Amino acid sequence: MPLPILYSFRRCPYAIRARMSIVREDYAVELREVVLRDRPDHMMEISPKGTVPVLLLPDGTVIEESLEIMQHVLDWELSEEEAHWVERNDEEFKFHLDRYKYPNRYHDVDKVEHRTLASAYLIDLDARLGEGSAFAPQLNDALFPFVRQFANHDRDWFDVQPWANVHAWLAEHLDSEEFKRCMKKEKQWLEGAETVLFP
Ligand SMILES: N[C@@H](CCC(=O)N[C@@H](CS)C(=O)NCC(=O)O)C(=O)O
Repeated sequence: MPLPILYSFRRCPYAIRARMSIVREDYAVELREVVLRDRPDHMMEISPKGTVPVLLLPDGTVIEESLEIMQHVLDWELSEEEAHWVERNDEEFKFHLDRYKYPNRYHDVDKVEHRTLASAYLIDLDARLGEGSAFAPQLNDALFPFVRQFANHDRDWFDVQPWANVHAWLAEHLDSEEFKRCMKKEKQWLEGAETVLFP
């Protein structure tokens, strides 16, 4: 039986969340590292929308949304609270994060304004992380890659914000063995290349 194939891009937060679920579950896949400006023909055939990650199952099923890959790998049904945080992350936070990080890609965008709007989510996340019950690992994995992207854009600014819970939470995930496995560097996959097994 062939393995599922994961088209992935190392730094992409959506791909990171999918790979984190694969690492946690030790779900064996063939990993194909994609360069976005040179997407493989096979990936475009099975998923013409052209985004990563994409998981191709041995029965031919294609899963082309990162959250659905996590749900498949982990057999994860989101609670109401989990759905709320993922939605805020994927819609509100990512919207402002993109405009903060890449203002030139948009028309008439003020990056500082979008940093402030993205921070509204982080302030709420900080408060939630300070409450008693911790998030489940899969929810952390669905969220932290995006906060990592935000933090890395201006680390000095991020580090002086009064978000102690977010800082500790992000540091814990970035220091984890799972994250290290998830971020192993691979060469661009090209047709005919040797199979790369993951995790
Ligand atoms: N909703 C998708 C978004 C994936 C996505 O936008 N990935 C980015 C890389 S971080 C991408 O493939 N961008 C290429 C493009 O949009 O053309 C998911 O959750 O998988």
